[in-house]
Amino acid sequence: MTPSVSLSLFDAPEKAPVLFSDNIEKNIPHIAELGYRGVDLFVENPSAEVSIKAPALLEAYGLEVGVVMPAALAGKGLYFGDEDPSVRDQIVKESLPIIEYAAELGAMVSLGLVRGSMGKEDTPEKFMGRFSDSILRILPRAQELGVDLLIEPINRYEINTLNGSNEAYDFIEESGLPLYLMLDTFHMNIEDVSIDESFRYCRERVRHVHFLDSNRLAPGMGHLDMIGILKTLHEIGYTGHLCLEALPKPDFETCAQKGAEFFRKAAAAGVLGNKKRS
Ligand code: LER
Ligand code: MN
Repeated sequence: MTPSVSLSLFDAPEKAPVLFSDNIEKNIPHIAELGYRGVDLFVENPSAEVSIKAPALLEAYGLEVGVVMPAALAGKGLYFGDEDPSVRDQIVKESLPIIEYAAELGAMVSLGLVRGSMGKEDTPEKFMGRFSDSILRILPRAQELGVDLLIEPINRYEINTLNGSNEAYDFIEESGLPLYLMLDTFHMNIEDVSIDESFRYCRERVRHVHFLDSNRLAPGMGHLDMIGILKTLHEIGYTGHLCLEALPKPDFETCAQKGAEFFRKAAAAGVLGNKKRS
């Protein structure tokens, strides 16, 4: 498994779970120096100068990109399941360059906050129908470029669709859509009956993990059994990234260092398992 960390190419909102924001010339070398081997990239505009510069710099420092995070689209009020067809048209249009950017980086794309929430008059069937229709419009390009699209179940305080891991897995199976899962232990701790059982239930579809402690800080800073979770991930044959999509508390450097220290100890104890098979 590959220790990774969140990096925003733009100045991320204060409350975003992003440890490294902006200033890629300083941040990318520092992330590598701390021992991380990958990043999840928060991207606002794939044709911005910073987005054009980032891939070469990441490669120079040996950092893989796990997932391109399009949360900035949600920040602009764009959602795949929105009731307004013009909003759905707009997000479909704006997500295509993000998928193309992910393809250039060999990365996947997450479908988290960009799903949106059900309105007062909505039913889950109506909402998921609109969401699925939008996804069907971006899937051909994603499949053509070999970019996996990942549903991220997100806790009820942020969104009201697909909160639990098993619910998201069942949605994918029942819809027949070729989608995968990104599971985030912070959300799982709020929504799931058992983090370990959810990983086992969803094992066939898990492509990426956001690896956080109970308080959305580095493993070891909260009260989850993060070593136990690593053992479960190993048991189900997971070989992907473990991304520290953490809050910068008490400050980004302390949290990033504590995460790096956890991963060093886990590697030394032999519980990080194998790297992704290529
Ligand atoms: C994104 O990966 C996530 O976990 C959301 O909670 C962002 O707020
Ligand atoms: Mn997450």
